[in-house]
Amino acid sequence: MEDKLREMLKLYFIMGSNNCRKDPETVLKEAIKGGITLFQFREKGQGSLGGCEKKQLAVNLQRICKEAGIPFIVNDDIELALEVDADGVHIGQSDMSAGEARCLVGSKILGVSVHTLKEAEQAREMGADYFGVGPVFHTTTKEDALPASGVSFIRELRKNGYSIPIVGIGGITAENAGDVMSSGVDGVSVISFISNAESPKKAAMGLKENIMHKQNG
Ligand code: TZP
Ligand code: MG
Repeated sequence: MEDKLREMLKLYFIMGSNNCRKDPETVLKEAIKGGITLFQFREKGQGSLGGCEKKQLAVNLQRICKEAGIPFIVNDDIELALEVDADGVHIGQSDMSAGEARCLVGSKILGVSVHTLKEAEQAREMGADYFGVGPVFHTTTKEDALPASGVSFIRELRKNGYSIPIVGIGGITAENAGDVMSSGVDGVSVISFISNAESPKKAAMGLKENIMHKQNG
């Protein structure tokens, strides 16, 4: 399971309707063609959808993922994740605790954002399957993002014996993805570099090339 998860995390595309310059379904289809390995539905922030519209978009995007064999993760909204029977959920430190989330989602994939060793320890103990770490670089996509930490916290986690799957997030592009990979992550998470690209397919391909290059060399 863990090896499979590490593979899934290689190129983890995250998106909501307000991150896209084109129709979200088109963006996701293009990103899949470009080689993403996992998708997270993150309908959040200014201009995001709620209620029925949010659920309908989740269902539509999930169908696209299913057809392509890409696992579908829901950000924050565990109720929605259970309702649509998503493959997993991702929570941050201001959402419910990892323990509560694990209890609700059973064996689904559980990702947790961590920023300190203490948060990492708690998340691991409470059954997180992977960590999201960032922002690695400056980002304007997340309204309440903490200051960029570079790859230092990723290195610190590995130095402290954390072998759990980790993805880096925040300001990641095709150009810097290789450096993030070299810091010890299993993969990178990206919103705007793909969602806001003129060609999401080409953007994903560019990222994938650099990720695989680092991994093999
Ligand atoms: N968490 C930390 S940074 C971030 C999230 C959700 C936003 C990443 O977006 P982008 O556009 O890839 O910088
Ligand atoms: Mg959250």
